[in-house]
Amino acid sequence: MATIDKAAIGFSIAIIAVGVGFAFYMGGIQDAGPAISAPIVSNTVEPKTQTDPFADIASKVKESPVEKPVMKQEEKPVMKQEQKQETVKTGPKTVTVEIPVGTAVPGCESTNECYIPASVAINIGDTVKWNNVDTAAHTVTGGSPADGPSGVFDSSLVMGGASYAFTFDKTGSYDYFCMVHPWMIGDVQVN
Ligand SMILES: [Cu+2]
Repeated sequence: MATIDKAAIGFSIAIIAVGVGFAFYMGGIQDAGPAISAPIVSNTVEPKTQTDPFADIASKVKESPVEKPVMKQEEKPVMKQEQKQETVKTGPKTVTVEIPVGTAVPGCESTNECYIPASVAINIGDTVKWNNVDTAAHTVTGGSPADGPSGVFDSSLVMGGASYAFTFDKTGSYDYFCMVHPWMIGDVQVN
């Protein structure tokens, strides 16, 4: 029975193929009607087993490789580890300023060396220590010769060989001078 069915199907396909081919060849689609209807023989075959002559082509079309979009793999950052930033912890520091020899007489102001260094930059919490290496007494007084003492800090008289220190707790620019020798000026920048 199976053999007969196959033969019948083959026959049907052949007739349909020829019919369709002829119809197309003639250029008349309408002519295809009777050609296709020719294999009525196939009606004797169980409809289940009837094979669509174009199924083969259809399956081939289906099987035709469809280009799949290449999944682009996201590049993962290799350096995922955060670089540990080592912060050198610096506590409050003390900056030293020298009150040099000979500042009791004018002259040091010409080179801005009545306090050495005349200008220092520090951070909040830092301390400035003035060392009087001179033999004369001097002062470290916040303010300026023109405006007078600011009242922020004042060493009063620092004798020769002595020192004075002040810790700055607020940002700002602090001018200072020597009340004994008004040509002596300096400043502290606190960041
Ligand atoms: Cu002085």
